Amino acid sequence: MKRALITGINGMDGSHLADLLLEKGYEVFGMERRCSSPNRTNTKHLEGRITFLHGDLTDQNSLLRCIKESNPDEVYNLASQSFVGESWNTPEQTSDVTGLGVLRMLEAIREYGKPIKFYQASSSEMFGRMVENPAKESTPFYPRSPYGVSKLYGHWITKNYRESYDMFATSGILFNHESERRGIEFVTRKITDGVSRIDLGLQDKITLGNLDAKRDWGYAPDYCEAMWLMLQQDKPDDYVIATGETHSIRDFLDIAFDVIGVTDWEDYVGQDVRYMRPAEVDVLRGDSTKAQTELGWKPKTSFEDLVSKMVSNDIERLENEIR
Ligand code: NAP
Ligand code: F7E
Repeated sequence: MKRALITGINGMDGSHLADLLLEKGYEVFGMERRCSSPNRTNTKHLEGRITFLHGDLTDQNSLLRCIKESNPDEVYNLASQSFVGESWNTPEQTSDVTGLGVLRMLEAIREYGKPIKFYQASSSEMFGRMVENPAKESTPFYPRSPYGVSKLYGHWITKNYRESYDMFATSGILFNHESERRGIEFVTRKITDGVSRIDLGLQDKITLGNLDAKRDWGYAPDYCEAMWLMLQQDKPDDYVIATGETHSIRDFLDIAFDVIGVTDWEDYVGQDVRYMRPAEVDVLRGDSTKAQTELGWKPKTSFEDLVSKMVSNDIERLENEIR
């Protein structure tokens, strides 16, 4: 039985990846950091099925201990300060966790000595200004936030450890992906939660920032399959994972409101500079030809299905809460 250690287990991707690896017969260890009250909304269903370990990407010894306790064949480094907007408020902490945290995990693996396959959660935010559209593996990077710059460090240090120490270390350059388990502050979930509250009469308006930004949005469980496939190859390499389509926040609003039968949503949506960014990534679109050809991966869930799934799930959740 293969053993896997997932950092960021309570996050969106961590929980979906654990579901996938359990299905595949893995023994799963999930690293979480201590917090004053339990934060297992996404992982309640995994209690008793996986082993939770305490560790923090800013604490080198805790990482080595997690590696020793899990003795993994594969490590998926999904933990990070992942909210782009927050990275301007806490740039140093973001760089420490999202950037240097990768180095610490690679060092822990190296110190442990066993050949462990390593997956790093790189991001389309590294393309930022998009020198080439759609972006592929060879496209030059141009990050536009402390988060994007930190991810770029994580990306290059992973490549450097692969080349320096012959480690099986890969980076998945994943474009935006969402699901019912997405954190509430990200724009997609903020919209689907807001639309659901409006439908149930719990809220009047959703207040957003830039409605013209465009993203290449996929479905998180499809993207977790790509992470796993990358570690099943004979040789480590980096892959862009994307749908190849791009949609604006307005397009997202169109579909989300359509689910509750509203065609003209302008009266329900406000804007506030609070949600605008000091430097915006205007558009993202990825070319996943390499992953499709070499990994046999392709996205399964359409943009329309993703949005409807998220709205329906939020309506059901809120109905249960108010019942
Ligand atoms: P997420 O839901 O925000 O999960 C991130 C996890 O990291 C959380 O469980 C968080 O724990 C944990 N974490 C934060 N700081 C930590 C620290 N110092 N030590 C240990 N754990 C820490 O993110 P996600 O959307 O699942 O994304 C997974 C990874 O992929 C992230 O690295 C993200 O940057 C990257 N990524 C995401 C996307 C996307 O569109 N979702 C695209 C490209 C790359 P708490 O719950 O305690 O805060
Ligand atoms: O913003 C605009 C905002 O915060 C998307 C992370 O998973 O994907 C994610 O980063 C867009 C931006 O995600 C609001 O300005 C408008 O243009 O949902 P987001 P993100 O910044 O794309 C990448 C690939 C990652 O790696 C990250 O970890 O939406 N926007 N109004 C808003 N965004 C938010 N959050 N809130 C608003 O009210």
